[in-house]
Amino acid sequence: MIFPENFVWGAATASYQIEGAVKEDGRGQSIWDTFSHTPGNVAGDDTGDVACDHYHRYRDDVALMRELRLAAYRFSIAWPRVQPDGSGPVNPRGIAFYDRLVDELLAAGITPYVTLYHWDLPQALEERGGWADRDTAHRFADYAEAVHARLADRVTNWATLNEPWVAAYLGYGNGVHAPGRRDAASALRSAHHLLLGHGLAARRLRPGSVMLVVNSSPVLTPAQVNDPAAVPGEADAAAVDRIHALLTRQFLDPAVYGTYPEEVLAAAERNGGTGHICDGDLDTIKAPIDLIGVNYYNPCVVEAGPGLPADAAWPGSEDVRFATADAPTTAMGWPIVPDGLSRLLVRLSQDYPQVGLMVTENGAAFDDVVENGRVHDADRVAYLDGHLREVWRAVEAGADLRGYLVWSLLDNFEWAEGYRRRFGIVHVDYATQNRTLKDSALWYSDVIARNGL
Ligand code: PNW
Repeated sequence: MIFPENFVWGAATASYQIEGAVKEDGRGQSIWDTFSHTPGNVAGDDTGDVACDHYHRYRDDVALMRELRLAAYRFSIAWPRVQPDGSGPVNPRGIAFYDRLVDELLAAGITPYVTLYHWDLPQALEERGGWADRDTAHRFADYAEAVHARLADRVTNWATLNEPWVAAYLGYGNGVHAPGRRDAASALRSAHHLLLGHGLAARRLRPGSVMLVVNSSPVLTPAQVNDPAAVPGEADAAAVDRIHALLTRQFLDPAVYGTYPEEVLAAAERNGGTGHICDGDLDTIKAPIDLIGVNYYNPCVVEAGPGLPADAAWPGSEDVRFATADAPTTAMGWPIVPDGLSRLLVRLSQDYPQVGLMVTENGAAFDDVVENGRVHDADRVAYLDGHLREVWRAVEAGADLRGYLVWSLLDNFEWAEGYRRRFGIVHVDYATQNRTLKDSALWYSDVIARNGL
């Protein structure tokens, strides 16, 4: 299985998950500092205070990337390093870190993919309403423009938002992520304002290539997990369509077509109304983009659940049961369904044919142990191998797929799960900050060298 010429191979991380150095060089506080320092929110009450200490070790980490032959590295910029309170002049010492990182990457022959928002909202903006407040979208666009002005001479690949579904519905809906709010109306408003921020920012990132990164999954009935040909009954099919609209179409239909699915408008009608969707917003959100970034971990499995209330993370999901897949799971408890990725990519390429695709995250957490300086993570190698075969199948089926980025380069702060869940292809010993290449890293490096499996 040989991939197309120019297929981009790389790995991804995010600022709060790896950087540490949360008080250095004038960085302001983010909602994740506040949230992780509030006991009970994160497993083990872990915080990102030190994380992988990447802020001080980025040179060594770039050297590792080079050793692994990565062609691309996707990282995110911490907004509160650039604008400590979320608006106003750029903090020169904050942006300087990304200046150094970009230079280091380019010197190593690695193409930077910069994500502007991977969830570390400045706390000062949360105190003014956060993403539930419309003004945050404008603050985000100003921030994006300021970063672009500083880095666009060397960075051409930009992502506006990482996973707006997670930011809105885990942050403001079920409260599992920062800022830990639990209110369906605020979550729906946040989703819209994130999209508005995306559309405003996308227009200010030219010249450059612009992408929106979504967490997407094929939505399947339990029977469809193991039998793609299974035909669901009418009630199950309706549940599938509604959850697909809430998860994926809610973000990609406005961004690509300037329309909201009726299921999203109906969810808003039942939860605070649609008054926050102003005239012209959908035209703004429909800013030209070059790529859709797809983060895939597992399918979403649902069936009809008459009489069930909506899940807190899914306003509008009344009468739907979230089911479990008959499949092995990772340490996160997430089902391993590799062909979910090809089914998803083929569907997205059909629904949004005018936009290219890139797998911007895919990977798995397992309970890795270091033995004699090695990490034999055969389960992760099998996960990645299985999913890459499906990526190849999707390319064969005609999906316009430009690249694949592993989540993650390093073990890191896995949000509400803290450090106990390890997604890295490089092991991090948090006591010493020692990095150890796992077997999966060596395997991935071979895949890159061969441009295939
Ligand atoms: C993504 N969920 O997060 C993120 O982009 C990464 O920062 C993260 O480390 C990675 O996936 C692994 O979790 C998600 O509960 C977190 O549905 C939670 C969910 C989805 C994605």
